[in-house]
Amino acid sequence: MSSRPDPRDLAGLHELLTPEEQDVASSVRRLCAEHVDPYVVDWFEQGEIPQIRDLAKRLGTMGLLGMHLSGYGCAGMSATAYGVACMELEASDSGVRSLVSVQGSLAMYALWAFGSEEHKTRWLPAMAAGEAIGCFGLTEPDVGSDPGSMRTRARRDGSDWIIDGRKMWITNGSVADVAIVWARTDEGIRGFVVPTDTPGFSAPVIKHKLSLRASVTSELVLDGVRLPADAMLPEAEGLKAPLSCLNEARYGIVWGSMGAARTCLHAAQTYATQREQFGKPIAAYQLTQQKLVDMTLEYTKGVLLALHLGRRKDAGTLRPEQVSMGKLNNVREALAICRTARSVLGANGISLEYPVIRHMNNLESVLTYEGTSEMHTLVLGRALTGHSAFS
Ligand code: TGC
Ligand code: FAD
Repeated sequence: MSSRPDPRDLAGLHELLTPEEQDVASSVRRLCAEHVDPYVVDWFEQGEIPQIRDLAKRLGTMGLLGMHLSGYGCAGMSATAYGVACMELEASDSGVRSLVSVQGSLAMYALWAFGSEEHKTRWLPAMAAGEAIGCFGLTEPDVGSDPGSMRTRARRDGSDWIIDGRKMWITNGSVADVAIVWARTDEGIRGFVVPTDTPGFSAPVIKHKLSLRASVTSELVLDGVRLPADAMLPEAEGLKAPLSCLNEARYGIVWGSMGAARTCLHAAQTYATQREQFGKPIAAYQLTQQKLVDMTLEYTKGVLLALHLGRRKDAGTLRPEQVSMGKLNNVREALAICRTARSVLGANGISLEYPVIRHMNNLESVLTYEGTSEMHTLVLGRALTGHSAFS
């Protein structure tokens, strides 16, 4: 045993991963080091990813799109391996993890779990390869935390469907080839597979974001979008269907948020040992050490929770309330870690020359999307007490 423990992994978390999971981590880290990290600050500053289709194909070539799904060109890896990949992607930027989450855990998962055989063969292989991009439209301008109140409507016209409505804050919307759109029908809430070149569909980009800038976020406008009868996902009935998709993406965030936290923690560690004030590195002052220790404790606990949930998901025993526990805790703590790291960097903490403010701003979106921290608190409150406090 060496005399000094690894200051980047005091708890030895790395050793808890299987060799296959460690390989996934290092391959994704290499991909990000070559194809994301050198460019992500420019993407964030410009508020766009100019080569998003190339990036999607690279992610597809590595098997990261729909990675935990089986068949139809998907990699069929474990849920834990998928989580590890999300952590490495988000260590680079939450926007890149979002691209992968929405593609694999929301759009592809909806097709995989609820689609017809024709839906699956038409879309999944192309989406797994990154040749087709998907988006997932649940939120609306007036309906966010309470999707059961959605207004987007699909009505029958002969055997066709006609959809009218608006979706808001949709990741990948303007670059998508296919949109999974959730709408109210006479038979309750149903999901629809909408090719984005269908007349009446448009997806204007949402501008002026100060968070998740290396990600495309859009409105979806559906004005009399006519679709054939078989556009409906046959197995998705009621709100339970889109909420099941959210479990998949929320699980990825449990891991991903810890990647963002790790990058900020390491940036603070490095900075604190190099920056001198009052004749000593700031790392030599007790107040700075307290910050680094608290960040390390929360990071370590967050990764252990992610790993525990990953093993449960692989065993088929993961419950939605447990996903809420992970999403609430890990995003909240990741944000606290990034804010503390920002203070360690002083004025440099607000500059894009360092990764901290970018991650911190990104995590404000992550705290809100996939269920706000308040919604996950209420899910856990209901599980603890048996009383629903949503309304
Ligand atoms: P409620 O009555 O509780 O449930 C309705 C039905 O759904 C079932 N259910 C779930 N099923 C699977 N997984 C879950 N997590 C589930 N939660 C509930 C439930 O058992 C029931 O089934 P059944 O058979 O009895 O009908 O529904 P509610 O209307 O009271 O809502 C509950 C609440 C508030 C928790 C839910 O609406 C919610 O989660 N709201 C938050 C909305 C949200 O998370 N939106 C996310 C949009 S997508 C997104 O943000 C993508 S960001 C992507 C990125 O860029 O990474
Ligand atoms: P609201 O629901 O209006 O909530 C506002 C505030 O009120 C929140 O703090 C909330 O917690 C609180 N609140 C609401 N109800 C209660 C209550 N009962 N008790 C206590 N507090 C309450 N959606 C998609 O469908 N697809 C996507 O791809 C997607 N991508 C996104 C990307 C980004 C960058 C962002 C920021 C959002 C994205 N979303 C997406 C939307 C996201 O899921 C919603 O923003 C989120 O569900 C919250 O909805 P809202 O913004 O309408 O907030």
